Amino acid sequence: MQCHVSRRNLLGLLCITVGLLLLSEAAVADQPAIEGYADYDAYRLQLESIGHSEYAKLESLGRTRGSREVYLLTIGSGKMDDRPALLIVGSVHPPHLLGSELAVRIARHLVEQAKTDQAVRKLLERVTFYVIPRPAPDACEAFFRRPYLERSENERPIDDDRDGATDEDGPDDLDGDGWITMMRVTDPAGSYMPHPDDARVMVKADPQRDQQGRFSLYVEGRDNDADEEQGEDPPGGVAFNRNFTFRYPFYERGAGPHQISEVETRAVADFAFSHPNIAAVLTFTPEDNLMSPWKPGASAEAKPIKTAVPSADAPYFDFVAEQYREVHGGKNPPESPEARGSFSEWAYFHYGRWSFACRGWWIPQDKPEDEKGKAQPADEKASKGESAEDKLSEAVREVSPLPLGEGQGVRGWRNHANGIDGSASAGPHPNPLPEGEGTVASHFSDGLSEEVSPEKKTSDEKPAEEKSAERKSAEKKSAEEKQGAEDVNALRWFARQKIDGFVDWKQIAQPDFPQRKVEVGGFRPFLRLNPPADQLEPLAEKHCQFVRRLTELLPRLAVQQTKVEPLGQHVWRITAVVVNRGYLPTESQMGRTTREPHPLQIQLELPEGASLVTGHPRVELPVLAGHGGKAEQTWLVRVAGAEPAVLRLRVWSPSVGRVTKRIKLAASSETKGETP
Ligand SMILES: [Ca+2]
Ligand SMILES: [Ca+2]
Ligand SMILES: [Ca+2]
Ligand SMILES: [Ca+2]
Repeated sequence: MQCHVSRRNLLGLLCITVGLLLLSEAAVADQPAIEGYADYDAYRLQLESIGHSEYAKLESLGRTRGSREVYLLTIGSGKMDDRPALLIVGSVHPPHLLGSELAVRIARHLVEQAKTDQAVRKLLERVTFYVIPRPAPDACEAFFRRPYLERSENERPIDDDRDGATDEDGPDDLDGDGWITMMRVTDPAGSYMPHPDDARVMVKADPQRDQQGRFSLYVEGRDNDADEEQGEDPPGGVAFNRNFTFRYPFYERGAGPHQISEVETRAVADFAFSHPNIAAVLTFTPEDNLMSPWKPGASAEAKPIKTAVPSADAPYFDFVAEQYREVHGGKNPPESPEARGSFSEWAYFHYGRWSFACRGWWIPQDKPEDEKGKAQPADEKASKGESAEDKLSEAVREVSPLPLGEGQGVRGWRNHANGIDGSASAGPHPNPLPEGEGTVASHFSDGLSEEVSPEKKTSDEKPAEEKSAERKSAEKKSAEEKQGAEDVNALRWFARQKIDGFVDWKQIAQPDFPQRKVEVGGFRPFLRLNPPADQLEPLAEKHCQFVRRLTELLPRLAVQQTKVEPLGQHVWRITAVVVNRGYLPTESQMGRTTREPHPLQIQLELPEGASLVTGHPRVELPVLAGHGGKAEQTWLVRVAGAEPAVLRLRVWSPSVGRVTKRIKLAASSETKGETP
């Protein structure tokens, strides 16, 4: 009997234990990689709540393979599609969830401020905001699912290694901690070694400096299909930020079968092309041009197809970047990763709009204790004088597009958090490491890309090919050093912030490498790309401020002067002077090259009984420079009747705006000043 009871007790205990385990499993499974970020369901509710505002409209541009919507918020008032617009796109690189958080918050700030702030209401009457916070929502969900893994690709099944099986070998959480990190395997022929300043960080050994590699690095996982490759065919897919047409990374992993092949990319591109009123694009993404503006390339000027910023546009990028840096206040940003096939480059080089891109946040410089001045933060120190490190990074930027996004002929699943491809076995094609984050190892162009990155500077006097090889190796070396330094800095910062951002190396049994020591460890995914949630709101406020500043820089049309002169015999000469009072020109040089933005037009609408003596009522105007660029247009009009006629003058371009003015034909009527 007693035995029976105790058995029942045991059963009950078991049930409770299992129940508790399940509960804790469920609780764990629902946690995001960083507390305080919104998963898809929370994000949808946030957008719906913003969409209820009288200043906002919520719609979906398409539904992904994972049955999630590509949401668009339109913020403004009146006829929103008739106003010049700023397109704000977040999280084009899905592991960078910060982008979505910032875009949603900017939208919310605008509609909330509009309720109380007259200036914002006025702004919304002048400019429309299109906000697509999360264009690739499927991949973003990896942030909220264990095991955590930075994933850029959508859910299109792709047989990456062409072995007839699809998605059969992805990474595995071997130590069961819920995070996909790295594996380091002792290997006399390995190319990695511990960083001299912090042995947890793995860096490439440089044989020229008598350094010898002792480890090979892999993404945490098993060779699940026993083909002697580690993690060579993970789930998915196509990466949103590698599927666009400019510098499309043909045949590379994540690029997709062809440009704009995905529902998400197609939806966003179609939206852009069907909204000629978009004047500028702001993208939240690791590839940045607001901290380090794109520089003109000599090759760009002569070639019909531009691969670098035309020099006429470069000063505008510089100036806008200055505004951003002033508002943001951050120092020592990480290098911008390679951006082939990216949305932000497409927006400028193919869509022909001003395109600005920023990462929004990065791990600040954190000097070691012994180097630290008392109560002087590293950032402040760096801003006061140029440190050697600054100079180095400046020098690197001068000559280098720093194509961090390239694989090095290694194959396997990528670990973005650690920036390392899955296996060390050499393959014929380099793996793309799209938008790879700060890295343990770094990934560089293998020279397959002949195109010039927009970051490339002209200052090089020798032809590019001549210096290319030596420069590339120098770049590679200094960038690798910088990577190691960034990793060491990240560890210092994590420690100071008490963020558990690194899994210490720990030996495990891994049957794929018999007789070798295998350890699991490395940076946790997401934590170097996305700040703790308490920083989201302050960052959003800064970016909202920048967005408002950016809209102040857009071109502003006005009819400065109209002149009416009677020439006799019912003929009048009408002269109009149109001026751009904004900072930016009415079209960028790149816009003129692509011919995507509509040109500025002027039209004289004649009343009944009036006719033009010569010319056409509607004429294309030249591009008006910023800060007072002018154009003059003259017509000769014959008016039959005796009554004084009233004509209407219209000047417009969808992305610049429109003004109209009434002109009355009465002797010597000359007016100065513009129409509101
Ligand atoms: Ca396969
Ligand atoms: Ca696959
Ligand atoms: Ca793990
Ligand atoms: Ca395999």
